[in-house]
Amino acid sequence: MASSDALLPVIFRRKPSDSIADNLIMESRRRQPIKVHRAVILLLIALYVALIVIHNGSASKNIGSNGTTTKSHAHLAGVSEKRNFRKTEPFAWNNTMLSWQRTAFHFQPEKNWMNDPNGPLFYKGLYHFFYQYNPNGDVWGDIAWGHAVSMDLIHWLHLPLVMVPDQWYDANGVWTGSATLLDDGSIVMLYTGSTDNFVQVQNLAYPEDLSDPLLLKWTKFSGNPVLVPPPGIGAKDFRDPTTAWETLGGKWRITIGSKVNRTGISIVYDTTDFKTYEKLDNSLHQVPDTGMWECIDFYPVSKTEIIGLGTSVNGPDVKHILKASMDDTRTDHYAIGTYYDSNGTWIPDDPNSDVGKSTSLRYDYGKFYASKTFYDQNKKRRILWGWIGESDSEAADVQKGWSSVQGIPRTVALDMKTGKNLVQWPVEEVESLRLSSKKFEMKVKPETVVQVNVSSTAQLDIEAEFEINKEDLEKIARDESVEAEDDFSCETSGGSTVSGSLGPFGFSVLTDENLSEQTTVYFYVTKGKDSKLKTFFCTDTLRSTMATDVVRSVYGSFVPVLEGEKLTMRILVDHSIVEGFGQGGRTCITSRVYPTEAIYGAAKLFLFNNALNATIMASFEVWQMNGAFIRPYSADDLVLHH
Ligand code: DQQ
Repeated sequence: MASSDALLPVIFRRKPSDSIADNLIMESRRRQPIKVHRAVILLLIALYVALIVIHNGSASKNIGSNGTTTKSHAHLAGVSEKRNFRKTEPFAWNNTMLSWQRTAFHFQPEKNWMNDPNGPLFYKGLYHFFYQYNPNGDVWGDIAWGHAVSMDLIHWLHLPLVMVPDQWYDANGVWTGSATLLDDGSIVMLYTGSTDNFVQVQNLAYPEDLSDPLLLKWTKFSGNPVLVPPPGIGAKDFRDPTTAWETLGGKWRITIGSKVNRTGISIVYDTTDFKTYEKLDNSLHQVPDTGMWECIDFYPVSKTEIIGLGTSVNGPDVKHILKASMDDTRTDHYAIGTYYDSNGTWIPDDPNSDVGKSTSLRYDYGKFYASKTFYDQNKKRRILWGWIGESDSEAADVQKGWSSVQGIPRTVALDMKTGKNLVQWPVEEVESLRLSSKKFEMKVKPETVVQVNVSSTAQLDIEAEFEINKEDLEKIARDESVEAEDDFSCETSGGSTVSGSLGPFGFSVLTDENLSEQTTVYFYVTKGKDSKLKTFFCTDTLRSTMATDVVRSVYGSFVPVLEGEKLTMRILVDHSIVEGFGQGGRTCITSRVYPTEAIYGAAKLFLFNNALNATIMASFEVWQMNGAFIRPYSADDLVLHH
């Protein structure tokens, strides 16, 4: 655990005007210190542009092997799925590398494709988790509902599929839906069906036997569909019903995602029996130029206590969160606002950061989509599930035989201190997987990287506090020659090898000894024109793998740091997933990474400080994490049956 000059990365001074393309070029110099030929620069720029197009998912098109453009199954069905289709030379993945990518404590089916979380609920002592699943393949298609149960949200037993596409009204897929627990103890599930004609309709299903804690058998209502696209709404733009909440008038209310031209909207219906519905005149909310809203979630949060609230709670101490998954960008945006029961509308506190705007808040600035919360009446908390897709190629998914994981379930609550954002934190049960731990106190000088001496690094939980040396901080604040960085953003920064006065500093996980593969999770503090400091929490996956057929990005955003607070982060590493929680979960970043060399015993952990002018004091604890038991349910598990 000694500072090692041999490990020092080459650091680039950040010029505020640097474009990403410039930074990528600089990055190429770092890796290959020989003279860079102009053609290589052009190639890198072209590659970068291609990556942006692919990453933004600007078109769900599949470039066929003959170079022609074909449409994916999902696109034909009017829904989007994995988008990093492209014609790149596939990397020669071998089984050793691919087996390492499977996670140890994140929820995954045994094989095949998985996407959105569906209908999570707590019932008779068990957490139920349903999910979009392809029983027949490793890519999106033939969507049915997978099902698993758990007593603690960490260890899971896989159960048989609960719903498959076997009716005309869901022949092209049993798509996303939500559960509602009724006051009499019964459960209703509303889900979207893609009909035999690809029309998106809403269907009702319910458990056959409420005395079965496993809820093994589900019945689809004989009168399905219960809702079809209303006039003015496209047949393929009407999906993902929410959990219902009760109105003051004693009805149940739901909202469903849609779009009208480029305006994302949430259509609202009232019902008393979940079979017949009355459409409200107003939408709950709508935002121009945000495109299709998928997987809307709508729930109350307490302004006064860090507890979860049942979905029907309202009152003066309550704010309401509206979340929508932006189909265009595959990102989950939320805003805090006020809900009006009388007409079923919601108004954001800050119209400038309305749902889906580029300035709006996101649950997670990395790979995290189609999320859904539920109220856990067992522990009085609200829990957030999010689908973590792959950033590798579809060919690699097929080769490894599975695709996607679910993020560690997070408790979600209003940030009492700022009142302006949510805080998300891994459910406390994940701590039961913590094995041995080591504590470290380190003073890290500028431009230094230090290996952290822990035995293995593929399954970690890290909690860390950082302090920038006060004198350095004051000096930078006073120093007029330090350029203002008002334009800083993680995404366009060039990543963690591009240095400023006060950052970046943090951890490099899944890193080989030569730092040729590394995923960094870090803070970057900027000084603005007004001399005020602003902190960003970022993850850089640009160097996470030598493989060429993987989407690599710099993710992240501003993170609020209040007077007197130290900078804190938590990182969960579980093979191909890295989840970062900045400042107690005010800003979160999930990434999927696919190292080729930094795997098994060759994966190391480093602490780095690439700041040019600031010494960092880091105090942190690193836990080795056990694997969770995630396996098929068997008769031996009948003990659950009581
Ligand atoms: N996934 C489902 C849709 C939803 C989309 C289909 C979001 O219901 O809109 O698998 O990922």
